[in-house]
Amino acid sequence: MNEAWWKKATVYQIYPKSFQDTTGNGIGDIQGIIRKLDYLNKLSVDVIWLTPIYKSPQKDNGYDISDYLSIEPTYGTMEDFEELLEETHKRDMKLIMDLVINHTSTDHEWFKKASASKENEFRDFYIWKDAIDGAEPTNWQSKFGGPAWQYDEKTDQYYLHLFDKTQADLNWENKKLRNKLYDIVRFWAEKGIDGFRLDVINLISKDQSFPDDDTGVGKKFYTDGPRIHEFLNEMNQSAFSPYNMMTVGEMSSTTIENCVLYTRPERNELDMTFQFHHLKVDYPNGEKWAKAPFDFIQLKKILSNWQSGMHEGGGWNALFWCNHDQPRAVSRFGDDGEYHKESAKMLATTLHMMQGTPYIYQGEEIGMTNPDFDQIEEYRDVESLNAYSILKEQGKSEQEIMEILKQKSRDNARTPMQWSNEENAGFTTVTPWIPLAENYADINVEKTLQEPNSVFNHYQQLIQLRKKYDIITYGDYQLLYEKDPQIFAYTRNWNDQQLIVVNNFYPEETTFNLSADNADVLLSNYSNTVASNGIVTLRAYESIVFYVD
Ligand code: TEU
Repeated sequence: MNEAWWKKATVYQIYPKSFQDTTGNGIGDIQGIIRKLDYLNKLSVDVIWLTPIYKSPQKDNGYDISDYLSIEPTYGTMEDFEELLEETHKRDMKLIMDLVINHTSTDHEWFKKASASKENEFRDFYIWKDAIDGAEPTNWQSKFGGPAWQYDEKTDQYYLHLFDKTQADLNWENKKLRNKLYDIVRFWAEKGIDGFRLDVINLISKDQSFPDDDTGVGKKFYTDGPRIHEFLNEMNQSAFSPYNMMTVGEMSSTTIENCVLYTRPERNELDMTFQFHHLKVDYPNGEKWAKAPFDFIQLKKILSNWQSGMHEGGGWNALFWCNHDQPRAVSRFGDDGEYHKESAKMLATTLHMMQGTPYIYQGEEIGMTNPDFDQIEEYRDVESLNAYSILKEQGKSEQEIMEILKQKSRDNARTPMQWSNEENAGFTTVTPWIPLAENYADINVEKTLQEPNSVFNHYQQLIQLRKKYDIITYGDYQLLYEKDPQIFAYTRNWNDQQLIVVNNFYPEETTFNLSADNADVLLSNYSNTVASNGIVTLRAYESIVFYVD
């Protein structure tokens, strides 16, 4: 196995809670994933990424871990997990888990001991500070709204939580803590897993002077802290490299320069990184909780800058449109209506012909959409429910708030997987933990597998093209039509081969000037596309990959 096998691989992200219920409690489970492995094999993905399945009070759906070494009983047992791992490997797929080590649940034994007294040996596993002028130690804000400090009456100090107050930040300055975390990595590595996705990993190093944020938004000091590269290199050498693990870091608000440093192989930090700048082009003035169309020119510019910057720097991108925290891509950047299939395929081609390792979020391969929930009672996500309260306090009307949540809530991606047109989409036999999208009778796996030119089939082809054509893995990238208001076109060049990838992001017909006289159509989302040198008409959401050698 060459050391960078993941440069030709495609990863499938599973949100277990919403994937497949086999116990009749309305919540997905590990046996449900086992039941669907042949489906994933048919899609021909190489790696499965599971979001957290460790023991957790589920305040943040598992990103609040109370025991890293046991399985949340709702999902099953350790034996179920070991069976899943064995069955995954039997099908020549790999399995990576989600490592949440910036914070733990306040239900974790470490925190219970740490909060018992200032003298406890676990006290400085977390970040405690005295009040300043009777208030929070700094003006930092939680990403889920409100102050990032929670007062603990028992010990008369505040503890830091960059997310929910039930998610206490760990103190990575403490080497004893770091070694405990590396032991946890080795525990799962010994079980035979193939790697990790590391949750908000660029938040683990804090500026120890804990200054106030003078930019006014309270989040200036969060990312890429002073010792981040040191910590990642230490963790890599201590825990990842000995087991040849594939690692992908989730990076909040980071830079190309830092991601080159995080992923250059000789630095022994991480293999690849997720960044989110392209998923903030519908955040007016950087504000997530506002309804706005996406900025298409910005989208092209950001994705292109990351393609060129990481390629030239020797780094490696994790490519994605959606995950469990983001709205569904086809609803956000494509069309839920008349051109649903064409736009879902167009988005897939736009991303999968780029350099990096592509990630498919569960249901993306069949074009699942946002559910358009109308009532706050349908929402479950802690971030969205906090946002609802804050927007209410700001005086926004119920209707305005529901329109914002419809567009931006993380619950958009967390509705149950749509397996069939049976009741509850075949996900469960009882009421699911979160309502389904109502269109599951039309958009479901069973139906898509019977369609010759389905979205699923388009993803299968993209995955195979990545394996077959080195130009997709190694070619350089050049954006075309930079200012065009509806075409996202780029070339990939490698040796004397060229890909010309052309995507119409809108329903209006447009034209593209193909200047290559021996181009072949490698892939299209319309059945009757021909390569003709000169002016090419692009129909609604038409997407074409031309190959020239
Ligand atoms: O997400 C990091 C994060 O900041 C997300 O909350 C996301 O970027 C934001 O909601 C977009 O507005 C990771 C996990 O993916 C997320 O599910 C967790 O809630 C979070 O960390 C805390 O662990």
